[in-house]
Amino acid sequence: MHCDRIWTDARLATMAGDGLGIVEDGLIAARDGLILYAGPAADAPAFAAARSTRCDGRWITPGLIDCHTHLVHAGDRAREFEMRLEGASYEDIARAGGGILSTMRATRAASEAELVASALPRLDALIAEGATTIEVKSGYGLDPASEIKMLRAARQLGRERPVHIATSFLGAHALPPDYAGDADAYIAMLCHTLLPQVAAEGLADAVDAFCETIGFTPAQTDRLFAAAAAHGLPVKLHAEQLSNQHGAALAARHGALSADHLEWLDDAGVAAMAASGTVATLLPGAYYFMRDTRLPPVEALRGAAVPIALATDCNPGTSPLTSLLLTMNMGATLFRLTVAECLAGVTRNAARALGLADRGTLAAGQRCDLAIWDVERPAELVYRMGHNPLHARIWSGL
Ligand code: DI6
Ligand code: FE
Repeated sequence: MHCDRIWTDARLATMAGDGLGIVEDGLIAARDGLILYAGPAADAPAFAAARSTRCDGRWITPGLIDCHTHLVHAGDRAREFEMRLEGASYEDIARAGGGILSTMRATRAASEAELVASALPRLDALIAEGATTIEVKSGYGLDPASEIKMLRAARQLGRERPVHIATSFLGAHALPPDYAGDADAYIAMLCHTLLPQVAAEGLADAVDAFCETIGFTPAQTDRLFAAAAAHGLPVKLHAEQLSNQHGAALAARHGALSADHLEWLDDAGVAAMAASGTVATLLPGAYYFMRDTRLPPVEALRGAAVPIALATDCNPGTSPLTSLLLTMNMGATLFRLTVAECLAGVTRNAARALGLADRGTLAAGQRCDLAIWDVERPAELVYRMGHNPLHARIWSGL
């Protein structure tokens, strides 16, 4: 059978099914950017490939997927980090006009090209660890022109590097000073002016919001999600990060792809997510960096068979993290996820959190996005800290 490339003498963690989907003597064949075969070499048809690569027993996983990032933003918040070390809280800093709003000011002042340039090193760090699909949110512009500039910069990143960028419109991230005291008017502007424009230009693949005491109320989130549905856009939500707003249940009612953070998620929220098939995206980098002590309800999520994804939440305020390997280590160390859960969290379940059914496992018909690792066993990908064993990365079969 003709194909473009084959990889032989590989061990596969296909991530198909429930666990790691291990194949000891594996072979992958690709044609036209898609996997033609992934499985035991002994069962493979005879392939005639233009290019054949021996993997010498290395492990192959699906290319990694970071399903929650704020990769595009200007400036940093190292000064606020210092202030928190001196005793200020995240909410104190936010109420004093710092926090998200300080990044908003820097992002408004930056050009689209500057946003792209400042995001590239973060993108390259993720790519260097085998990431092949990365979600990027807006949410630091908070006015029409700046939100659109952020989304265009995010789309541009996908043209600068061999990587798929999925975008989320997070206009409802924080209330901009322009609308101080009138969050309802801001949400109305998003629903009636900005979201229609974003949708018309095809700039967003999903709509996200920050449902929180320092963000937007469930009623405001509900209105935004109704507008998203009117434009045919799926939704996801920052929910239950700092308090229980019952945001996950609200998201589930809207058939959300994912609800993210979830430290304050209650049993009703877990049940609602299970019923709607909403992915629980856990963000251990933010938990770690904010020195949270309240753990997301992992046991309840497991018990209800809610799919769990893991992501960096890369952002300048609460998770300046650009490593999915370290994210997996934190998922295991802080949240007690198993190795199989951590790997599913950055492959199969991360794909589902983005509504992308064509990736996240090694199986015929999936995109040929691969990460090839110099490790003896998959657990090493979760176990080590600050070590990158990536041997090669394949995006779209190339
Ligand atoms: N939750 C977070 O952790 C980030 N956004 C959000 O809604 C924080 C964003 C920031 O502080 O800049
Ligand atoms: Fe976030």
